[in-house]
Amino acid sequence: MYTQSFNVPDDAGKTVQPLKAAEPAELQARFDERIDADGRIEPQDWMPEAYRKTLVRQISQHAHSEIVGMLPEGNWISRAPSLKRKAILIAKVQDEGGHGLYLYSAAETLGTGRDQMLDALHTGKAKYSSIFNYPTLTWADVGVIGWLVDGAAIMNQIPLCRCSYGPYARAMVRVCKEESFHQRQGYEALLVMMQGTQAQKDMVQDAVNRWWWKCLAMFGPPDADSPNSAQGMRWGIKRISNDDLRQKFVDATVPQAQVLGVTLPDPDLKWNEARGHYDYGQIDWDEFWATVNGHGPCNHERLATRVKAHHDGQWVRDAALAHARKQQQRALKEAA
Ligand code: FAQ
Repeated sequence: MYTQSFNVPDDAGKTVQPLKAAEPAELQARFDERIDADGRIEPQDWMPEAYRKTLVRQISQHAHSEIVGMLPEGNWISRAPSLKRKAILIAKVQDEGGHGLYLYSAAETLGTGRDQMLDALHTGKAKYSSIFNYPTLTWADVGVIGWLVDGAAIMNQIPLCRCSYGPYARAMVRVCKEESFHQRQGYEALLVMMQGTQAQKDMVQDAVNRWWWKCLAMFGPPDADSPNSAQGMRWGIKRISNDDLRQKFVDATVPQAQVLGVTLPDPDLKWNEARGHYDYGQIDWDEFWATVNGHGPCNHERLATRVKAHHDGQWVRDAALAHARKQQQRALKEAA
């Protein structure tokens, strides 16, 4: 079974000693040394409380994003245009649920319980990605989420496969493989629509127009306004800054848009020969912060759906616990 809880050395055969049993200053020095050497920190290792807290914050927000991210596309499972598209969409949405589970497991290795994390989500205390607070109005939105939202997610998550915290980095390897299938299925669905009727092409363009800027904002505030970036980079949690990832995403996506035959809705988007990158226009950060702070178009609906799903699933958790208890009692009886 897939688990986050094992210590896996970076190099097979090379023994990495757990960071423990020393004076605080010595522990801090050894931790810093391992981070500087680009080594991995594992659950049993000593780590500064601020490092632990930052990881719980980022990993749990990431987990929340995955399970809330199931909702906008989940709305389309019953309306997918063919059996093939429906099967793909069901698989994708299930994958997002799985990503949430790996990530909650990774966060649990830091000593925070899943109930605690879910409670923070359900009471509106925890953040999740801004992108999932926008509506999915047409079938083209499902394709665009795959192409652009998963595309942005992969760009952000590939560097996280090298995160200094072992369980998070290992979870990301599998997540990224699955995200890459998600991105491709979205792009392929759009390619098919772009070879269809004018109404289908218009639907794709309209979806691109609505999602483009929101996807750019997904990478987080500009580096200068990102309070967590400097320390996150110092600790090897983040490897590439918000702005650099955003730029990489723009550069990778423009040629894909050309192949697809859609226009990205930014009059300032143009190749800058001197920089060797595309320039792009201003992101509406006021809108981003309003959404992050609970005032986006679907925040209320998403949270209410999530809370209801959690309550509706209570009997499953109760039944699983009752079954586990019964099995344990049987095992004890047999052992006696
Ligand atoms: N939305 O100082 P920074 C997906 C918050 S998964 C909401 O730059 P940091 C898969 C940030 O938390 C998508 N809040 O913070 C999928 C912080 O608040 P805090 C999720 C945001 O942590 C696809 C504050 O602003 N991916 O899409 C956002 O250094 C399709 C200041 O920001 C991850 O979570 C935002 N967009 O960098 C599923 C990846 N951006 O906590 C279904 C892992 C920033 O101080 C369908 N996370 N904030 O109160 C990360 O890489 C980082 O946490 C960042 C933010 C880059 C998101």
